[in-house]
Amino acid sequence: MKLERRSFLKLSAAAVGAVSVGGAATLVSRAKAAPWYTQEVRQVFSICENCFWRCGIKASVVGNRVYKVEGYKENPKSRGMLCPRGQGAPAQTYDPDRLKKPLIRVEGSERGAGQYREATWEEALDYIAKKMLSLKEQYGPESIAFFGHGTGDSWFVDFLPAAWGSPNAAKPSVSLCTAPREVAAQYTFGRAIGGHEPIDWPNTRYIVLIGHHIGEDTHNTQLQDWSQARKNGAKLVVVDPRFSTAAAKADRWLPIKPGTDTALLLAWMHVLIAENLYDKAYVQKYTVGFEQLAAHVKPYTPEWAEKETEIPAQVIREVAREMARHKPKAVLPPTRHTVWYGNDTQRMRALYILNALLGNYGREGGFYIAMPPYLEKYPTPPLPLEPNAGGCSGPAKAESEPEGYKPRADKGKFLAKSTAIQELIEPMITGKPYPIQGLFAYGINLFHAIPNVPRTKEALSKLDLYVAIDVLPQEHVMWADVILPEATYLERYDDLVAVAHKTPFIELRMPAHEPLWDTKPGWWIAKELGKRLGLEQFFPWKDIEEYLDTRLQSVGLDLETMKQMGTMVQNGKPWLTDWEKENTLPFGTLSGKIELYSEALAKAGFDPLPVYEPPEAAPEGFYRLLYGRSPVHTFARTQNNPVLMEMEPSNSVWLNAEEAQRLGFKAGDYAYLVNQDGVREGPVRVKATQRIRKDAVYITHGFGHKAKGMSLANGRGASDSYLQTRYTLDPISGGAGLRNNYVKLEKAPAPRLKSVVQILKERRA
Ligand SMILES: Nc1nc2c(c(=O)[nH]1)N[C@H]1C(S)=C(S)[C@@H](COP(=O)(O)OP(=O)(O)OC[C@H]3O[C@@H](n4cnc5c(=O)[nH]c(N)nc54)[C@H](O)[C@@H]3O)O[C@H]1N2
Ligand SMILES: Nc1nc2c(c(=O)[nH]1)N[C@H]1C(S)=C(S)[C@@H](COP(=O)(O)OP(=O)(O)OC[C@H]3O[C@@H](n4cnc5c(=O)[nH]c(N)nc54)[C@H](O)[C@@H]3O)O[C@H]1N2
Ligand code: SF4
Ligand SMILES: [Mo]
Repeated sequence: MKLERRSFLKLSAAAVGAVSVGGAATLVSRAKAAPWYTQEVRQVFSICENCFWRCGIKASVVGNRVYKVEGYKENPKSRGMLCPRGQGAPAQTYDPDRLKKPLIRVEGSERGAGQYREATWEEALDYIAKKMLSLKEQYGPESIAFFGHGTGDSWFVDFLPAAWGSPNAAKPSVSLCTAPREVAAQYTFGRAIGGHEPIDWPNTRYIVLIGHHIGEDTHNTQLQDWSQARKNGAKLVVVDPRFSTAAAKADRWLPIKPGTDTALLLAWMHVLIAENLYDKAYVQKYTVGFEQLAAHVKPYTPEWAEKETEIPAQVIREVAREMARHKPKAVLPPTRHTVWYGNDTQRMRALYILNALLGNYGREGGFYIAMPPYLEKYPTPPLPLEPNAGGCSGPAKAESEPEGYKPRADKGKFLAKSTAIQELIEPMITGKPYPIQGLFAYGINLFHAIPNVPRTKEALSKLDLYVAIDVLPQEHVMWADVILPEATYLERYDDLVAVAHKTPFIELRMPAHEPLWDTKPGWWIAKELGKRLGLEQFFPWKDIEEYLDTRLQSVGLDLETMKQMGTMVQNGKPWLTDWEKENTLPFGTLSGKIELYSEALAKAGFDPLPVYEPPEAAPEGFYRLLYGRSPVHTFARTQNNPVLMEMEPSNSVWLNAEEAQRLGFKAGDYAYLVNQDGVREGPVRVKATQRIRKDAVYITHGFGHKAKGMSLANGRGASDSYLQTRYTLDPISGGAGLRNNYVKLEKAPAPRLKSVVQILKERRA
């Protein structure tokens, strides 16, 4: 049957209007009847939200449906290509399991029991505002915490808490991700690494990846650049206890004993200095503390490091010499997820100091220095507090908190400017240093991103108000008092995204079509809530289009023009090639130079030079639990996405083949993972392989959902997060080291679950 365009639109409108599970399926079958590309196709610029690389996309839209997303070459993050997660991302918008209406927990029902009634937006927002104002009255504005992640966190974690007056705003992308690398960068170079790792891939000749599993970590243009560097002939060394995808492409794989990387880095420094192989001129001119460093690393010979790392001394020496031969075009890029063992800021300091000895910071083939684009804020009255959740953490501020406001409750002693999210859970339970009685969770997965889930559940059960703003009925969402369903990234505007990059740029997200069901964009929710909280003066804009238009005028643009461009690339120096000639040092440290020895760290009571601490040993019979990324999934957010789940419906546990044989596991067998505290996850399939050391097992993050409303994700695989009942706090950055958890394997029956393909078939029928 061939369908005319008019009747197709009518049908899809009807399907969308009905709040039925069949809505999306109906759309799919109509699409089959009339190929979308025979209709009038609109092209809309937007930004992918499946991870925070934030690739610029072009969506092909017919009526209320996006049929295709592509990268476009003018956007420096996508350069015309997307990763599989970005290609599959639109399926989220048409997921029949989506949150569709505001929900209020049935009075008298327990948190976590999942009993809800539908509400209007008016009622839901009034309910929240009333409760917030009464908590403010009783305990002060700081008694409400704001957690969030994603592009829309600008409204809920940066802006709203600062206007409301709570310093307890936090993102998981800091103390559960980048905090150690950012604090270490600040205390070494006086500059952040930032959201886009500034590696000069096209010119580098020698790459050493410490952990960093590029290829499984599929950050689009980073992966493109890294592959191109290999094609250009750059040598590659991968240090990883696991034969990762990157290791499979490498010239050398160094299967390091987990947690001993600092020993390896110190030994490499030892060789560079002992054999006079470091960049002397660079070190003399641009660094301070070389004498102290030389004395510090003297005892750390490759023979010493061999005992710690289990990498042969000879190999350690050879790699140091190879690095030196390629300097300054030899580079050790920082990983992004740096919260490993608790002494992570010092590991990252060691990595940066080694880079400095190679003379590569601010040089071709090493680190370039990224410039942020110019863009003004929308003018508002001054906010009572400065936003402190931070996408990337800078150094702690010297000034004290503004008068009348309490300091943040994360013990306040870490050197990261941004709040350590996991340290705000305890105050919800103990009321110390002061009570936190309310919580907003915007686009953050409380049970899959923050370690020690039992503690988080206890904290949630104690709160007076818990609001979740999300798109899916994730497990933690179904604990909230009020659930606000956000429109997905394809259905909304967000604030402009401004990216520091080789070529600084600004990109626009605009809606491809109206929000489906009774969902609303984050900016609208924040503004409406602000109105009810007496914060109107901080939301002086009429609507989001006026807001964006005003900001764009500061760079000589307007919204209509930007809608036709998607991305505005600004002039900027690719890296400060001129800084040496002009004699303008780019380092933001107190000394104005790269600080090999850190006076500032010493003053704060920490080791001024990186000190190696051997990792804690696993209990008898347990393996160290390592984890990483699946190339086709993002965290725990994509396991209900039909396109991505068809590709990878579950994780498996990597176990050394000899260990598998010893334990009697055959190919295809299943196991439960049981951690040191008796928490059991799985069953998961055992992947017996030579590609991992004998002392560790490995799973990809994001599986093991326990959310009944997520029909594809629920019950598949094992959750690393549930197995991480403990973490080791990095006292310098506030990062939560996650790799001091251990599991043993128990035989398990194969799970009795319908296959993803079967569920999708039934859905379509
Ligand atoms: N165990 C363990 N913990 C980790 C990590 C790990 O590897 N293992 N990784 C750490 C790292 S590096 C990071 S950066 C963090 C990531 O932490 P999170 O970003 O919290 O991780 P996700 O699991 O993706 O959770 C995202 C949540 O946002 C919702 N969501 C998706 N799209 C939207 C949207 O458009 N609007 C709204 N309102 N909600 C949306 C999803 O349904 C989900 O509930 O986790 C950290 N925690
Ligand atoms: N497809 C996909 N890509 C992503 C994401 C995603 O969810 N999906 N998330 C993005 C985000 S926010 C982040 S933070 C990054 C994270 O990605 P990366 O920054 O690359 O994270 P790492 O933790 O360094 O990488 C994990 C690797 O470390 C190895 N490893 C474990 N223990 C040790 C050890 O003691 N020493 C050494 N040398 N190696 C060890 C593991 O075997 C694994 O190969 O990925 C980003 N890219
Ligand atoms: S790297 Fe992939 S998932 Fe991340 S923004 Fe780009 S296309 Fe989307
Ligand atoms: Mo991350």
